[in-house]
Amino acid sequence: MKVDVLTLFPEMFAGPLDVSIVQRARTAGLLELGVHNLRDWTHDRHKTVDDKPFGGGPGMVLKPEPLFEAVESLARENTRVLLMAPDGQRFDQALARHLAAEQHLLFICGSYEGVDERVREALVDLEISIGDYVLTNGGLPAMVVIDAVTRLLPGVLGHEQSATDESFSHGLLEYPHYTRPAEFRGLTVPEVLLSGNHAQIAQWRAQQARLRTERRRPDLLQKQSNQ
Ligand code: JCQ
Repeated sequence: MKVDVLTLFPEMFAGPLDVSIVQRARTAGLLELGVHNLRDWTHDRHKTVDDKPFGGGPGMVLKPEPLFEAVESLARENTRVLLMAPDGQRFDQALARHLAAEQHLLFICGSYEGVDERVREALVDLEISIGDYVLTNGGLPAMVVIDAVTRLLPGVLGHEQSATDESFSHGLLEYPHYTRPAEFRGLTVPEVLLSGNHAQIAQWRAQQARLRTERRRPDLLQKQSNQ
């Protein structure tokens, strides 16, 4: 998969995407990541990317010209153009799976008060929100989406994946995990996990996942879109 990012703060992207599984996916050639500074598509001496809102009001708005030129230079036939925005479609595991099936994602990271509405209308295929809060810019949301999508790309995870992702595919929270020692500072591990009875272990885990979901995230039990 090819992923391009348009941002005013390309420095933000050094770090989170240079480690762990995302870095491994990049090294293996499963993910090709390009981070681009939106200012590279300005033509004036001050590299102006924003301006005052028509009609007045606080804050600044990202101008259409650099965004149009940038998207036109980076997008191909099969590109999905995504805008990270608090008023977008809520990102979840189901959307991550849809995006993982694409060939080329182009992330626009907005900031300030937002982007000129004509960018949304004419350039953007999907506006994505990672949650109901406002951030200073779309860089962190874009990295969240890139991380969630990358681990779903074929070949990125081994067996770890099927297990971990399956639990969310079933729309439930994970069951509790334990490792050695069996007793730590007087704290013990549930007996059943030490029993070697795999049918009973599977039953206990299913029950724990169900209980945990009912108690912590009852909304997940209504929601079918995650499955
Ligand atoms: C994404 N949840 C919060 C902030 C305006 C495009 O316009 C704007 C974009 C941002 C950055 O994204 C977020 C966000 N999901 O704050 C303001």
